Amino acid sequence: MHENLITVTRSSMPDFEEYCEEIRPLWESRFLTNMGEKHLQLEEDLKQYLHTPNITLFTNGHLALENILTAMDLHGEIITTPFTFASTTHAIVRCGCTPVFCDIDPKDYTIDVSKIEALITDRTVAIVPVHVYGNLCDVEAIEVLAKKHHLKVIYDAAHTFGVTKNGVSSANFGDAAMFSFHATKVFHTIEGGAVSYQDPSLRTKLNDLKNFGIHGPESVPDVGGNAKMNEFCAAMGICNLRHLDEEIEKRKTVYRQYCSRLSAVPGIQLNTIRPGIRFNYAYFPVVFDGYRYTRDEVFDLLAAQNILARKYFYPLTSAFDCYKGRPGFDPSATPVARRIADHVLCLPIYADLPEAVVDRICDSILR
Ligand code: T4K
Repeated sequence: MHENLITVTRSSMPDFEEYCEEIRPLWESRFLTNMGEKHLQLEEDLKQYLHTPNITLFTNGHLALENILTAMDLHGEIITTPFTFASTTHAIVRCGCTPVFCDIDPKDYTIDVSKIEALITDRTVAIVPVHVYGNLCDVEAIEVLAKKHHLKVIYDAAHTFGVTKNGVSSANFGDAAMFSFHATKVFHTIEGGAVSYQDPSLRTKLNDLKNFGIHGPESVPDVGGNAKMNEFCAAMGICNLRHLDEEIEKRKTVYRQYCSRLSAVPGIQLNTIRPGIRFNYAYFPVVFDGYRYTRDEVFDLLAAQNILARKYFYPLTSAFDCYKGRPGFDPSATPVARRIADHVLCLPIYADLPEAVVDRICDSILR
């Protein structure tokens, strides 16, 4: 990779020695996966950090989502948004359910709750809203709707690790929440993910499902797959969690620098952090709509200087080739999501992104 390349994010790493110390016992135990000591410790550490009673780890966020949908035995229509990573929509489809696409809020890019009720039919079984870029959905309004219509709510919380609203962790909204611990995330385990959930009886089912459906040596009650987090990934998570608050503080500095340079510029819309939110500064999305450069021009302008911003989330999942011709997969049915997808660019953000680089990025955009 080009040594001067600035990418949209850069994995945080613990000190090499700290990680070595963490994995040293594995050379003794030779117990490398299948819910070993590190796995169990990380689950406990996460319960404490997220103030949540039930956490199950997975190989990645995507399989965490597929497995919680399977564990809840959902069959039918699931209301969700197309302004998300491929994973959310694919998980719903791969579990045999039908995604029904709701439009998004033009300011925080999460599901527009005023449009949910019109999409509910007698086949609707759940809502899978996405907390986009670290912004939480309108969790209170979603809870009211879900209760009224007896629907399960499973949040795609891939972007909201550590985010709280009025002190309540994003792990505690809805029936369940999925987190991604991919290397590109604020908190990571190299590859990894988890679900938090309210009903403790799901724990056994989730543990079985991620281990081929095997419950005991002679008992296989479920058709499961293999989605277990290994000990080396869990050890990385244990180390990274120790430094997470510091990481988030450093990201906050970068975030604020961008805001001070780019806010109040006509044609540039920045993310709004709502009151009461403890944010994690996961992404820095900018909507270029009516600005003197289009989103694609800004992308090219930065790329010419080896700065690789990303068009998360373009195209909408409802526009993917693999879904072409399927009923209900129509980007024009969600005009706000389509507009945002066409105009948004996520600028580089990570803990040790130098101040001078942020200035260079802003200078290029503003010149
Ligand atoms: N739901 C939502 C809303 C999500 O955003 C995601 C994942 C999921 C569900 C599924 O969770 P996981 O199953 O992934 O746990 C990246 C990530 O791979 C993906 O996890 C993430 N969302 C998505 C938003 O971003 P790409 O295709 O952009 O990754 P890539 O390889 O182009 O990496 C982007 C940049 O990150 C690189 O230019 C450099 C940097 N990087 C990358 C890697 C792989 C690092 O610094 N270290 C690394 O190890 O999808």
